[in-house]
Amino acid sequence: MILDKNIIAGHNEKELAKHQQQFNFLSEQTGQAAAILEKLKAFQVAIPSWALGTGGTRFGRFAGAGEPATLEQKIEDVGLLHALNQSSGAISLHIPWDIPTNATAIKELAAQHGLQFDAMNSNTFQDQPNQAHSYKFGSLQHTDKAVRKQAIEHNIEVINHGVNLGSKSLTVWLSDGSSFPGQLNFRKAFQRTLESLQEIYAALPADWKIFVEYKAFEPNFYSMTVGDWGQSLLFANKLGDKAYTLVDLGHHLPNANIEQIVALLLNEGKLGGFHFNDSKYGDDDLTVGSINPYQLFLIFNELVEGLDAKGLNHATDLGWMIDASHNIKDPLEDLLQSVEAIQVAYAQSLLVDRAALEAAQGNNDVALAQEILQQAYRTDVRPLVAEARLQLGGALSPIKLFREGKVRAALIGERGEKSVATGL
Ligand SMILES: [Mn+2]
Repeated sequence: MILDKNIIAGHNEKELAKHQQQFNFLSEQTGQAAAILEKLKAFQVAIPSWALGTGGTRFGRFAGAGEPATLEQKIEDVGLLHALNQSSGAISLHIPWDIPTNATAIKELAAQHGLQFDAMNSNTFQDQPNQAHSYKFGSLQHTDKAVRKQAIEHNIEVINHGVNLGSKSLTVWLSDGSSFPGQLNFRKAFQRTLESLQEIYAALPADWKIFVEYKAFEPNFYSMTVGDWGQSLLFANKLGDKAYTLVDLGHHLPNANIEQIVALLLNEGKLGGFHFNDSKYGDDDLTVGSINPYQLFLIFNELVEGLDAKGLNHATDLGWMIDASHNIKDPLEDLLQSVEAIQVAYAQSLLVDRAALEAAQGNNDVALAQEILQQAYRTDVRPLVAEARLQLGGALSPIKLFREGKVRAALIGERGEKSVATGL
């Protein structure tokens, strides 16, 4: 399904007067709307293919209706999001869930929807049918060389699929680790993982990046071989210039100061990208900004400050991606909310008075520093985000249009009630 431009135009016409009033007020209030708008318009967030179906928990999965059952339908869904918000112009694929059997045709289809291919994701945390060796005791860290070889070859196959699609990066997340004391020699597991990653790194094209994603716990509960940003950074530094750390917001122990982690990785030139989501306990994969939008703002505050200090491009020098997949919302509505939450936090961080903050920090004026941050955070920047969408041809109120336009009903009509997405 392709959303007719006239439907979006009709929706915007109805919403325009109210929007204009709110936008004019905000423009006057902030005095820097034009510059922020240009940055918002350039900023795209990649959508993971596995977020398009209803997720589950280890207790069960309550499938939605009209979910995308094929790679073509997943691209179509991201195309719908992008038509609505003009900020979801890339899709991130997961192999083997999304193997493109005809890369040329898939690339063409994506181009029709204005989409590019973001990072490719490998999977050595599950056994696939007909696979020779099991990943029950790990993949790149495994004690058996044959298992490691299988996992390395899989990652190289993922790179090759990505090359055919025009992707430029590989994200490696490992479930490797141990669940009981004594199970694993930490030093040797690290060394085996490094050697495996080095073989994958050697297969990377010159203009590619590899992202080493870390996670504090789960599925292993005693140790994770890439368990935190320190371990990821060790791997990235030993691998070389094309290797970076990837921060997934849900992959930390409770109360971790993620904004500080981000600031330091960025300063080291080793922050590769993000997996956005939100959580209350751990890897909850909830809608971005749904639990702790202030933390999201503080992270963006460090990102903007650090990117500017390094002279980096906000839109293109880091990988921006959502990694969420939960079980009770319509996935497309959830993703529209997530992208908007990211844009809101980004716009708020652009509003921070950097010179005043630096002066307050220099004077150790703690109260004023907090006032400056919260002045930006408490500004309702939603009219700015909506204006960016409007200028790009998107919808002023994407979820409202998604509902009024009965998009899910149309997808169910095309795909059926029982269509289930491949993936987790
Ligand atoms: Mn992730």
